[in-house]
Amino acid sequence: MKTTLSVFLLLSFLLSMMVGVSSKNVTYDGRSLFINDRRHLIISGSIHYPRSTPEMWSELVRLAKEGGANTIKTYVFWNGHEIKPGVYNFEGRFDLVKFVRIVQEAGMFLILRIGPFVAGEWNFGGIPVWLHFIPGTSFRTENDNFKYYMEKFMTYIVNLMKQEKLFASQGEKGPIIMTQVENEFEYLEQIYPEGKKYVNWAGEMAISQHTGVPWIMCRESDAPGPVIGTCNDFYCDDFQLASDKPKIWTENWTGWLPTYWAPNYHRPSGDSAFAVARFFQKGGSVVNYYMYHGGTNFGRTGGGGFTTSYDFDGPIDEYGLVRFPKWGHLKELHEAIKLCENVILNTEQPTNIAIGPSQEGTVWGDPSSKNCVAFLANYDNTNDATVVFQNASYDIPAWSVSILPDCKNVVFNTAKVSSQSSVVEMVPEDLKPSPEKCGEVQFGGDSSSNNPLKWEVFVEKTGIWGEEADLVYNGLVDQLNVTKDASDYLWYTTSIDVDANEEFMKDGSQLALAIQFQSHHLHAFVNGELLNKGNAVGENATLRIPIALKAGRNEISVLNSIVGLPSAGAFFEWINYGPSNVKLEGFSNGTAMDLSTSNWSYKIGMEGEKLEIYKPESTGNVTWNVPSEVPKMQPVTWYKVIVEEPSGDEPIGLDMLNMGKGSAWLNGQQIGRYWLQRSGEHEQCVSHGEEGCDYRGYMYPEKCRTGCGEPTQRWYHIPRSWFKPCGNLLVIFEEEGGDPTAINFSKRRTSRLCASVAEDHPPLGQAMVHLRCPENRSIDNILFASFGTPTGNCGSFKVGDYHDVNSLSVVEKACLWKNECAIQVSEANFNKGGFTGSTKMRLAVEAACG
Ligand SMILES: *C1O[C@H](CO)[C@@H](O)[C@H](O)[C@H]1NC(C)=O
Ligand SMILES: *[C@@H]1O[C@H](CO)[C@@H](O)[C@H](O)[C@H]1NC(C)=O
Ligand SMILES: *[C@@H]1O[C@H](CO)[C@@H](O)[C@H](O)[C@H]1NC(C)=O
Ligand SMILES: *[C@@H]1O[C@H](CO)[C@@H](O)[C@H](O)[C@H]1NC(C)=O
Ligand SMILES: *[C@@H]1O[C@H](CO)[C@@H](O)[C@H](O)[C@H]1NC(C)=O
Ligand SMILES: *[C@@H]1O[C@H](CO)[C@@H](O)[C@H](O)[C@H]1NC(C)=O
Ligand SMILES: *[C@@H]1O[C@H](CO)[C@@H](O)[C@H](O)[C@H]1NC(C)=O
Ligand SMILES: *[C@@H]1O[C@H](CO)[C@@H](O)[C@H](O)[C@H]1NC(C)=O
Ligand SMILES: *[C@@H]1O[C@H](CO)[C@@H](O)[C@H](O)[C@H]1NC(C)=O
Ligand SMILES: *[C@@H]1O[C@H](CO)[C@@H](O)[C@H](O)[C@H]1NC(C)=O
Repeated sequence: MKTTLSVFLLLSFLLSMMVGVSSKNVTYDGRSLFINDRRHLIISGSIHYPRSTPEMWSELVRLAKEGGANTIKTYVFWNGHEIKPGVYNFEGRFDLVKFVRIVQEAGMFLILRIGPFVAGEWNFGGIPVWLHFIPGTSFRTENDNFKYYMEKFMTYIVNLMKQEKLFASQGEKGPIIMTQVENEFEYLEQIYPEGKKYVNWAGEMAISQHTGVPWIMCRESDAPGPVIGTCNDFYCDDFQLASDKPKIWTENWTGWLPTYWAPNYHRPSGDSAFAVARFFQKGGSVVNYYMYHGGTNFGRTGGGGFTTSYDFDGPIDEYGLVRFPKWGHLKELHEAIKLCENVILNTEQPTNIAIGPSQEGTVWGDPSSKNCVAFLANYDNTNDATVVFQNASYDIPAWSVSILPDCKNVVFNTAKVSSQSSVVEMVPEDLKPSPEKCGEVQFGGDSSSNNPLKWEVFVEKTGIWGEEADLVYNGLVDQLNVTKDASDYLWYTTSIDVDANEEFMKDGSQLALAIQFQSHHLHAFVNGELLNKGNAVGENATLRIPIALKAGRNEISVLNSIVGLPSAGAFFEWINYGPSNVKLEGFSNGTAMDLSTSNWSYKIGMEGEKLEIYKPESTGNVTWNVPSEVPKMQPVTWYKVIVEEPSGDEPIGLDMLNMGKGSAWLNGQQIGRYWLQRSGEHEQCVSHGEEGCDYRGYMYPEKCRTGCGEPTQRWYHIPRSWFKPCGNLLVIFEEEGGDPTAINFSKRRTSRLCASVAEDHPPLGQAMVHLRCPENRSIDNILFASFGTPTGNCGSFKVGDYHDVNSLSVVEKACLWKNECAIQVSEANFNKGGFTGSTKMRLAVEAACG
């Protein structure tokens, strides 16, 4: 897309003349949005197009729709689109128009968060690094350069959308119903000089784009003019706005920001559903799940310290598989809310009724007719409650909402999860050698025999490679200022001459290199040997590394790597990286030698990066060795191998458990950074994110984490579409040392399903266990089935005091060899034995998918 701006302006002018009478602007009042003159409740899910592949988009959008969402929300990623000033990219994962069209074809709405600052745990918050290096630029404030480029980009995107007729105001089929300018700025307004002035400018600039749909600013309670301020949080039920603007929850967090330093975050389904139901109960009209599908930070797109996985515990997992029970439970919530939508939206003022000290009922419509909806909430975080509402009695579990679309019958309770849960495994498969071209014979032998993999190796020179340094300077410089983000890496090299007669060479002094540095990771080498490694995150960490010097010249090289630039925070673009102070310590006379002002030579990145040896067409730009034994634990080393596509059609994760830190590519596509960093062993973790965590009580990020002491990311998603049938080039760059022979492809596979449903599960008389294997697979074993009082969780179910002995045969009859099955949990199918009265029976099932 290299059409010039003026052509767009002309086109959009012509278009605005041609827009037919059928087009209607999207408007709003204090209650909701109006789309085509009709009020709508919006249930939206965030899916960021560059975090998956175009081949995955249709299925992700389809699953979101099937899960009950009517809207998709995405940011627009400026630094992915405007790669140099005025040079635009809309290819591949950045094909924004294609993504919006897929949403349109699914019959859904779209909320476009143009930003252009997006945070989003994305490199530099989405702002191009080149803009930082235009002299005199400061981001997100009253700064002429910033405002100029921001307006230019926003106008470009708005005009592109107009040209493609994608705004709802341009005809009935345009999917875009809202657009966003800026993002979470309010807390910076006081910090940034003239912050308020800048925000007002941003609002006016946005309005002047005349999109015919409302603009929003999230986390901006006093958004200027008609721009709507919105809420981002775990809960937004108490969020209040000016009465003429609707209550919008732009980021309903389904999980939390995944970093290389913390265990994996989860949010239980029961709490997610509770928060959303409470939001609608208290007058909300637009909710968005952040994220519905989190996806992957491919390449170098992740922001500072965030893992390559951006899974976010969303209803669809990173690999594109539905996550049960979250997806299923929220789908049931959305169905219940839809039953209520008309009455809720057409009631002037709902009635709040006191039904208990920590309970609250809300009624819309006319209680004496069928046009009546009630939400009954129990926000006590420990105690279940029994409440009386219109002369009927209702049991409401702690921290839950019951939904009554007719003011009588409960169709859904947020705490009662009947959806199946699924056990998903990463099933390893060895890498298989492959000929470079399909049909060729590998190694002159038979390709089906057990040929060893042919690993090839290229070892980087430590320090200055190539003809000369990129920069020579007496002192230490800031890494970003030198690399301009062309690479994660910068070599810092200096030398020390040592006389054999020096005191410390004789008295056995243990010298140490003391390095003070900032973000994120550092290795030091002396005379080509790796000394040690260390981390620093956002602060001045000091590493003390023992070092032995030899007589003569000693070359000291420090390799600093940035694991993504920061994505948010005040003045984030001015953060410094790399060593700020280097000393040689440990002399017996007690002094230290300051190397900070020595003569340092700098080299940007790795030679292999510069020569693009990860690409099929340029992998021959260096000479690779074919060692008889693959070297292990060797720093700054490239490995390559030609492999077959893994069997089956499951999504693939690259298992890097025995590697250290670096980056991986398949067929020239960068899978992303990898880092087998472990989280703290003694942090707070639960055994299992969903069942192992109490859904009750306020959510906070540390509440339901898993994997303490384990690598924060072990598997790295490789989209299936990146594979060829054979001759796949897998290239790994390892910084500190690992064992590439232990790498394998793991297939992400739903192996088992579980469900546990009580006979009184709402709606009454319709309690069902519903099991569904992934497409084209069937239930081939019932591992557990008990109608009665079973105990335990998925994987550990046990028969309780009462167990109907026919449970297994009933479930087998209904489910074996089927892709999906449903069994009613009632006396129609099962026997209650001698149990009478108030004891509620349940059916627990665990099944295997073949
Ligand atoms: C987000 O949605 C969950 C349900 O997934 C809900 O519990 C929570 O309160 C919501 N929070 C926000 C800020 O939207
Ligand atoms: C829709 O909005 C545009 C831009 O704000 C405005 O020019 C136009 O008059 C509006 N059209 C209708 C039908 O309200
Ligand atoms: C509840 O019961 C009272 C007393 O019997 C009766 O007057 C009232 O109409 C009933 N309300 C409903 C909604 O049934
Ligand atoms: C980069 O370094 C030069 C030289 O020290 C300095 O003048 C310039 O301001 C720096 N630029 C940025 C964006 O930090
Ligand atoms: C880190 O330490 C250096 C040297 O003492 C100092 O110049 C710099 O301002 C410090 N940076 C931060 C973020 O504290
Ligand atoms: C301390 O010893 C080091 C190493 O031998 C030497 O370079 C330095 O000059 C000495 N400093 C003083 C104050 O003697
Ligand atoms: C710094 O080192 C470089 C490379 O070794 C050398 O060419 C240059 O002359 C040195 N500069 C100073 C000021 O010592
Ligand atoms: C790598 O090799 C290719 C093919 O020989 C050549 O066209 C290209 O210029 C080389 N790339 C670099 C960066 O040297
Ligand atoms: C896959 O890789 C992991 C980690 O290196 C290793 O533990 C496992 O044994 C491998 N499995 C297979 C089948 O190669
Ligand atoms: C299921 O099987 C059909 C027919 O063989 C095939 O077209 C489809 O791609 C399969 N789906 C999956 C997910 O494998």
